[in-house]
Amino acid sequence: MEKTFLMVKPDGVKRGLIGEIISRFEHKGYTLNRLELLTPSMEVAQSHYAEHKEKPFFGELVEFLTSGPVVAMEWEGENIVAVSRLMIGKTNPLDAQPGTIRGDLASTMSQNVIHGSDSVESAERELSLWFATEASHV
Ligand code: FUP
Repeated sequence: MEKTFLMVKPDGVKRGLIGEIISRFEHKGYTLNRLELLTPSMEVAQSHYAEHKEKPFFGELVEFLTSGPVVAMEWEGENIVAVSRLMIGKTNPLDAQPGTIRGDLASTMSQNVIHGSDSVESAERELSLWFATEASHV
């Protein structure tokens, strides 16, 4: 079964949106396999967003991700990578449709409450980055 990496970002945790976000995926019928509340290290944050390392917003992005606890999760279900991206909504608030997580809960591009892997390959990379050891398997 397909797996993806979903993360409630520091703004989502601070705003008390963990339950709301987890509920949406539970209600959709997906299975939560692993969950950890942690404040990411600079190394993990930089590696997570490595594709953006040349972008002007990279420094702020990493600073934001390491600013407080996040909820790192592995979820499983049919076509979950593509469907969870639809549920999350677009990065730009001007494009994030009402009914999506970002459309309903976020109003800025930089603090948009959730991350979700954008492909099966990204999901595999991100799951091994955030859940590095076999010992963390539930
Ligand atoms: P997404 O996959 O929707 O999270 O979006 P991206 O991978 O394109 O961007 C990752 C994060 O970089 C976004 F969540 C917010 C941040 N970002 C900016 O701050 N400014 C930009 O112009 C683009 C992205």
